[in-house]
Amino acid sequence: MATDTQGPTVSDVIAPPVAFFKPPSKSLPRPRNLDDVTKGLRAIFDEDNINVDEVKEYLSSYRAKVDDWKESAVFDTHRYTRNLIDEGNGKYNLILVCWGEGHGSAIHDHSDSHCFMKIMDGSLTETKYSWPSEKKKRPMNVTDVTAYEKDHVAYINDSIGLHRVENRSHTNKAVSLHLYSPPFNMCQSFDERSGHKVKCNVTFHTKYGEKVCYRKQQ
Ligand code: 2CO
Ligand code: FE2
Repeated sequence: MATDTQGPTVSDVIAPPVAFFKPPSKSLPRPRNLDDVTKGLRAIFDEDNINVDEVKEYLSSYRAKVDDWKESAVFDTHRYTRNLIDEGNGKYNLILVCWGEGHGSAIHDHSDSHCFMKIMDGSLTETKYSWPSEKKKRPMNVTDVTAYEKDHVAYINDSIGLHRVENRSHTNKAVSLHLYSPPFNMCQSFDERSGHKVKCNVTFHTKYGEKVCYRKQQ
């Protein structure tokens, strides 16, 4: 069936600085803490070519512990926060996302980047959507709803579709570790009822533990 809902394509091979395809796997020891994860990811991304499954497996092999992330986790009462913990030599951003009770994201894309999300604590629900029609206003189409528990690693890119991520718990916070490669500072968010999209800035609540202050440009 012909469709006008085609989104952009994220190919297996992405332009520099990082190309994703299927090289032989490099085996790294199981990370014992978040420091190990940060170093292991640097080693994986040191290569010219990155294997999506290898990154997923590496993040899955790590058992998250509260002591690993509690120093970097900064929550806000009103919305989820992004806390930058590593810039991956310019190849990716590694971000600890802190979700208060009931917090959720807008429906959004990932600016042609690869997005890995590991649950560090609590549970998060991902609702996936197909790209909306550029021509007609109509409710967006849900393709999948999955709840992820601690240590699960999810992956999405713009070829797979769009998503919304929510902490549906009203009693527990949630924490997740996100890797975006290449890093991006703008994405698009979508209105569920019409598919209408707007550009949005991807800002940080903290960088390396320091609160970030964004001033309005004059
Ligand atoms: N991409 C969202 C954000 O940075 C979080 S959902 O997982 O990708 O706001
Ligand atoms: Fe996302």
